[in-house]
Amino acid sequence: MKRLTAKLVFMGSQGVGKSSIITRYIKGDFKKECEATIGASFMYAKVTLRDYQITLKVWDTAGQERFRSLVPMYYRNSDAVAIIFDVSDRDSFNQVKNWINEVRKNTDTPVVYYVVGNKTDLIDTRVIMYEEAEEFANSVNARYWETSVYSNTGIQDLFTNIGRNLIEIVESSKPPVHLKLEIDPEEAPNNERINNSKIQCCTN
Ligand SMILES: Nc1nc2c(ncn2[C@@H]2O[C@H](COP(=O)(O)OP(=O)(O)O)[C@@H](O)[C@H]2O)c(=O)[nH]1
Ligand SMILES: [Mg+2]
Repeated sequence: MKRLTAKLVFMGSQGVGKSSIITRYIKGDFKKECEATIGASFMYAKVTLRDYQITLKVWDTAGQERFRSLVPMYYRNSDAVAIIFDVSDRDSFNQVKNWINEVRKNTDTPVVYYVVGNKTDLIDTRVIMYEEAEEFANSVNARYWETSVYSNTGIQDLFTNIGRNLIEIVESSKPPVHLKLEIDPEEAPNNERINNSKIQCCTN
């Protein structure tokens, strides 16, 4: 078994479902009353693929403006970023470009960019359709993915797909020199969170 550890950062406007997606993947549960994430926290997500055990250190950033100045601390040295928007909220979609520009301006380590349209269960109020989002993602060299935490679609596949991409990159004949992927012999510690004050989102 090869072990691969990578840093994955979730970004996007407040309320688009970042914490819910991460919690759904890691804990398999989901509660509708989520507290706003304060600052940022991280959890470990495991993906087993081929002969790889991938440990994604997943950073969940807060979307609030007042924490925006802190976000670079989280995406620096990231291997992959997932920028989430709500398919029923055009403003959150417009923000995606700002997040991508900001990351590209401040660091060149992430090599895998995902744009994720969440809340696809909101069929009646959906305003961003697949084609528009995919076209936009292509235009900024990102992959497009759709998820719904409520109907539990696309979430397992999102993490598996990110893992598959990271394997491809680490196995490529010329992995980018700045890529911080390592074959890691140690087991990741149990899930942990920092900045513990008010971030028990979806856990109790
Ligand atoms: N309809 C719908 N609501 C969702 C979905 N994912 C999250 N939510 C709701 O959106 C709100 C914000 O979710 P949260 O995970 O806190 O967003 P964050 O601020 O991006 O971390 C919560 O009320 C969630 O219940 C989804 O797939 N569909
Ligand atoms: Mg949150």
